[in-house]
Amino acid sequence: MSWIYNYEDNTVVTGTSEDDSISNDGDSVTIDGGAVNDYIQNYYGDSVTIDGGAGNDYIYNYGNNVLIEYASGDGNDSIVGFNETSTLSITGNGINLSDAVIKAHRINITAISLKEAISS
Ligand SMILES: [Ca+2]
Repeated sequence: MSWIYNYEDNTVVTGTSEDDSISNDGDSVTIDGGAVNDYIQNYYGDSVTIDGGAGNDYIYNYGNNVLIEYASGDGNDSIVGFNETSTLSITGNGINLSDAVIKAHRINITAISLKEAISS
């Protein structure tokens, strides 16, 4: 387990090839968890992009205007702290919404656009 702490604004935080615990307090930060199972905590960072990458990742968010990116093949990610300013982006070739499981507890999800990726 690698422990990574970021306090800087306007930077990129990249996880290692092993399990990471990434904590962020910076604004306008891009966090890429990378391979395997990561534990990503965004505390006071606003305008943060979080991509857990492959593996089963846990994402805890307390900031605003956060974009969480999920691609097909990324594994099973859990997101806590998705709020009314958060955006969830789901991408991937041949992604099938019947394979997607979104378990929600006290959040609202609005589908803004569903494009050609959906075939059924
Ligand atoms: Ca990961």
